[in-house]
Amino acid sequence: AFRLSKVLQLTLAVIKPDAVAHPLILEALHEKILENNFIIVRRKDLVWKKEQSETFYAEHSGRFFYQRLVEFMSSGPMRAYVLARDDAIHHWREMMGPTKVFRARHTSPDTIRGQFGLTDTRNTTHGSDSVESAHKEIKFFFPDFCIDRWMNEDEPSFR
Ligand code: RTP
Ligand code: MG
Repeated sequence: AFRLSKVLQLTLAVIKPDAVAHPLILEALHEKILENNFIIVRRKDLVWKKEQSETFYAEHSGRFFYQRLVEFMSSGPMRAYVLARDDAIHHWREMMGPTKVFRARHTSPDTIRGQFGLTDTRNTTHGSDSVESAHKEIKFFFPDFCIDRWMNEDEPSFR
């Protein structure tokens, strides 16, 4: 039988508070998602409490940028998407560009961070970096969304 999971991969994409604060940037990023043939499976606007930010970035605790990262990510509204397409994880990370804003602006000015990144921390977007982290992160942002069920539905829902 035809299975979506044979052709589509899911990723979590997040538009961080620096970009959500600017309606034109938020709109431009939404358009970019559609132009790049992603299917928007789920979408949610949310604000993190500091504890949620700490939990999500626990792997970075102890790094010099951890405190400012955690505070930045809980400083205002974010928009999270579950996106689907072939090779979604890699493709979205390619679109984001390098983490470091200096590199992004100089070597990849056409990427999202190259265009809109403000600093190494306020860098506009997040994207899952592996299948395992995509599953974990989608669960963190969309606890009611069941990936396996969605992948096996005859008529999967989009919102
Ligand atoms: P991400 O995990 O968000 O997809 O980004 P990444 O792999 O490109 O970067 P990573 O090293 O995992 O860092 C996670 C997030 O922490 C913030 N950061 N700030 N020097 C700094 O101030 C610094 N370095 C990293 C960024 O928001 C980065 O996306
Ligand atoms: Mg990372």
